Amino acid sequence: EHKIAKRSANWQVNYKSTISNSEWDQIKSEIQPLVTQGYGPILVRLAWHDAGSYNASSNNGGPHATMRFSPVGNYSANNGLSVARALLDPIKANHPLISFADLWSYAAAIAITNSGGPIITFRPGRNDAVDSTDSLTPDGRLPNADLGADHLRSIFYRMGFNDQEIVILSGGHNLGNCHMNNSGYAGPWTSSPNTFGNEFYIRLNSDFFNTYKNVTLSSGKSQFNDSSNAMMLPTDVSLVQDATFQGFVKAYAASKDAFFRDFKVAFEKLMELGVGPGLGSPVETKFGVATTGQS
Ligand code: CCH
Repeated sequence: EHKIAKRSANWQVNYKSTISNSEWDQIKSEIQPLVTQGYGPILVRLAWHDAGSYNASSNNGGPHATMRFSPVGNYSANNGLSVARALLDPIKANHPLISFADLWSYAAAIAITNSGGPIITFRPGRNDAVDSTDSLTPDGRLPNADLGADHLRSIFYRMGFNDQEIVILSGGHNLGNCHMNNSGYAGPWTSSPNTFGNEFYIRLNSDFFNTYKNVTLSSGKSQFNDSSNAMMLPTDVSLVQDATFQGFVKAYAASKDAFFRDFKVAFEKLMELGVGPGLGSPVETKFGVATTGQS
């Protein structure tokens, strides 16, 4: 009956009206220390893996926090994300009215916005799966880093993205690191993994195969490293091996402004896969700026 109540036609309307502007600002202020302590990248990965379960043709999956339950939480693609969930759980406990899916998405938008990236617009209203069978999606919906361009296309086309959006969203790797224990890969993509910029594309675009060498790690995984051990995954490298992808890599290496403009749109689309229309009006994501307009 709880499940039916959550999924009623008025769910989003009721939900939106329950959290005041000042409570949204309080939630943001509780997320702020996580970002300043360097957890922004893993918060972005959490929200992306939640939303990236979406299948456009069957309109299932998407950001409904199914990772709180087995089996989704235990899919190998989600290794390490329990850390991010545990960081946000106390904030959820302080603000029971926000859905987990909104909290994860809001934290990601806040992380990008306040790490030098474009201002990401966040709109609330995602509902949560209520148990392990609700909104359950099969394993294998997220990309496998060992593979190449054909695989990226099949995964991202399924979510409803095109070739340009694949290259744009791959720019999420301007942030963060690979961790041997999570993925078998290791290292950061850029020289400043807590700052969002377009360095990922600049690196892919500058004489890549002379600058980076293929290395095999103790995990058995192969990645590409430069002399300072900045890394690229096989899937990242496919962005310069495929001529169509490469054209977009060049454009975003040449213009950070173009990348920021396009990343904002694509990331907002990712965060809203299968959940609009009916989302609330935007909630402020910038530190130190108050939310206005949300009712
Ligand atoms: Fe990613 N990503 N990602 N990624 N990702 C990893 C880490 C991050 C792939 C594989 C990996 C996106 C797309 C892809 C982030 C954001 C995005 C890791 C290392 C692997 C492997 C995990 C570990 O070891 O901890 C593959 C394949 C794709 C194919 O497209 C997209 C899209 C986004 C967001 C827009 C971020 C951020 C991280 C860093 C997490 C951290 O803990 O630092």
